Amino acid sequence: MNLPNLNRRGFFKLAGLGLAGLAASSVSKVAMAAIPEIVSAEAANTQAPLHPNTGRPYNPVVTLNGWSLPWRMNKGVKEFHLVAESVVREIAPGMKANLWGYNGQSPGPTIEVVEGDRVRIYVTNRLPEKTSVHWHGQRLPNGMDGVSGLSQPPIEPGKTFMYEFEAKRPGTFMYHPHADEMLQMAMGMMGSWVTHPKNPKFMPVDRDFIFLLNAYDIDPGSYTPKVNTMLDFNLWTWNSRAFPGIDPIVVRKNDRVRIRVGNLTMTNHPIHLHGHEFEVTGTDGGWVPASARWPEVTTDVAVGQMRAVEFIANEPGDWALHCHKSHHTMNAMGHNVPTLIGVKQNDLIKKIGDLVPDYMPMGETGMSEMTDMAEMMEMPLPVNTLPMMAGKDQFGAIEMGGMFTTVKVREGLARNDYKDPGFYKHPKGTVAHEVENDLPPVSRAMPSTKEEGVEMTVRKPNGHVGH
Ligand SMILES: [Cu+2]
Repeated sequence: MNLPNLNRRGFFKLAGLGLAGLAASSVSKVAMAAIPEIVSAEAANTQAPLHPNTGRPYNPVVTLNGWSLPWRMNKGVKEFHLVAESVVREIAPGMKANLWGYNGQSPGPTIEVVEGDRVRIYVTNRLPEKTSVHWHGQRLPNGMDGVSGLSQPPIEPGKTFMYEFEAKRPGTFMYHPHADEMLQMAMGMMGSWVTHPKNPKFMPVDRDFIFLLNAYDIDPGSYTPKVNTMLDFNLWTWNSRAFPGIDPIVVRKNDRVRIRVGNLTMTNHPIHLHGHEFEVTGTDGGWVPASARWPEVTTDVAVGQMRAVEFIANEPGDWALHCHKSHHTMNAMGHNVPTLIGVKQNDLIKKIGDLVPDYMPMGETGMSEMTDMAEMMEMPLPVNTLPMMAGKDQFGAIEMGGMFTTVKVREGLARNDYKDPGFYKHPKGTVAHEVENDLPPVSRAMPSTKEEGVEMTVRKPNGHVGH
């Protein structure tokens, strides 16, 4: 096999540009080269869907904070080129991580093909150690399954391997290494794969989003994940982004929306949508028949699983979409602080702060006050560290991090418009609001401990108890 020539290779840098049309232009440039040229992306924002201009038609997906890999057609075979390499990924504004990934990013680009396509994927290893790629969930010849040592020799550093198979089953898939996989996945090596149905009218949706659940353990003030962590991760991410770095999922009112999620972390994630019910329409094994679906607002995605959920977005607004494990909507700082609710700290914080510059107390009334307190006490975060809870919206701090974003349902968007429409404008009288603080007495229908029988205890607003 020929190794690609490093000097002559075309190298596209896609900084926030749509990718449509790129497949065609790359074909004309290097039509007869032995290996397709490398297309690489640097931006971490969501790219426009890649509409196919060769091969069978399909409705492309939108990769959250990611992109889809262009291909070339070579005598009826769809050819892709993945490059395993070290990358710098912005996890959210204010924090970058040294990760491993594919084609400039972690996760790697989404690969989109059509049921029945003959697919050839070249994988070049630019890592300092051997790797392989496992095509998670696919029907393929055993020798194309990518398990280093079991079904193929490893791809040594500097080498390029070729995988080739027919995309037999439509659905949602993932790819990741099966060589030193604990380290390589802890470093961010993974990507999504969609095999579209041969019939584009099969289970059509208006908008189709995809992302992977992943997690990192990066100490505050550092840049590289600790790769031996098994459970105690401190950055819970979607496509290697943490809120407020995760883009909103923008949909048009009454759109049928599909969200595909794959889990390559070390724990399960109950994914919860506000304001709508959805149905699980796809699993690891394929599409769920309509008669076997039931409505939910939370679906648990276990380790190694893929789920596709669908709903009609008929309630305008900015609706939260998040993992329901509350630690997974927090960023790195503060997971190890003691609980001090109800403890009078007074000048203790200042004294400890003088001794331990990074000391971050948990508040007497809760954690919300932490950010304010840090500012007040002039306690800067370590460099390259996200605050534990962040994000501002029209009503103030959202106090979220990690696996959190919003589904923004708006009327009158153009068909292909995925731009953030900004804050939701609530109709008059539809926002929870403060009322006058003139509370009626609280009645307790509980027996008094001192007297027998049921007696009404009335607590007056001033806190005094009367009978
Ligand atoms: Cu979670």
